[in-house]
Amino acid sequence: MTDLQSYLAQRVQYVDRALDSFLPSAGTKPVTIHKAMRHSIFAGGKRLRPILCLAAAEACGGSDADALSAACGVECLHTYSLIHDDLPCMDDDDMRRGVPTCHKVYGEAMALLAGDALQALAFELVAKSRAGHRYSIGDMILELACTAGSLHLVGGQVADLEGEGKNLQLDDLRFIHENKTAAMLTTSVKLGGMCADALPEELAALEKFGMTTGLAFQIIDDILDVTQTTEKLGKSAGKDIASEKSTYPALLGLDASCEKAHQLTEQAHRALDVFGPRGQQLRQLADYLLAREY
Ligand code: GRG
Repeated sequence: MTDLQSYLAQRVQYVDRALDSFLPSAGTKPVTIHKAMRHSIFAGGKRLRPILCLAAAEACGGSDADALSAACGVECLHTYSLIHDDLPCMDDDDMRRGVPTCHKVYGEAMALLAGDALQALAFELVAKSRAGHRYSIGDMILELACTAGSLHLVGGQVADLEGEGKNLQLDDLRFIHENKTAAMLTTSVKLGGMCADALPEELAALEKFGMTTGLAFQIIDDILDVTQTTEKLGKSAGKDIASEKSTYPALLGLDASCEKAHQLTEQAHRALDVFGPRGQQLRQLADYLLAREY
């Protein structure tokens, strides 16, 4: 195992243990909803957003413990978006994180509610974070709310749904990626920074880092959709072509898309200059997101 692999494995364990303590137990009444929430949360996600949140806190000189509740909050919001995205009325998918999707196991109504409950829990966990001197709990909740709403996550999803079957231009595609994907990565690192009392210039650097790695992440995701198998991805491969989605590989080709993802990752590295050696974990994570195979 490389150092990065063991770092990631240790972080996943740390986040999973905390999520286990934050989510109502599977035996809590009504048991079906709590089983459904746990089904999706513990299906084996990579935990990239909470890991980025913790690494951002450390880059700003804070401790991972201070950012743990917010880190779990972003994972809950992310998992809610995946559950809803997989519903028949959205992307209609049977597999996620290598297991049947929430609605396949618990039915559509319960999956919808599991997503709703995870979204509410996301806000609860951010509200339970530690406030420092520069940022109040209200600032952190506002940060998450802006990302979750119609101007970012939901808006990006709407543009994505409405773009199906159309020949989108690069600008339209960038809008979707920035809002559906990069906004969530950006909020993850910003919340980590806020929990660690980031200086204004550090928070601005985290925002730049989140947007650039977030865009690179989605480009790589689109590349993997055409180059990897369903088994490797843990979700249906080849969906973008099947649902006539415009993607970077479809518009630019695989090589130019790869080049674009590399350029964005270089920009992400430059954004971290302000942190000096403390930004090393975030640098390694940006490289990992670029090189990932699933
Ligand atoms: C509001 C009804 C309603 C729905 C929200 C916003 C939304 C629906 C869906 C967006 C979900 C989505 C598929 C975003 C794209 C980002 C992406 C590639 C997610 C996969 O992230 P990974 O690879 O997944 O980090 P794991 O499973 O490892 O966490």
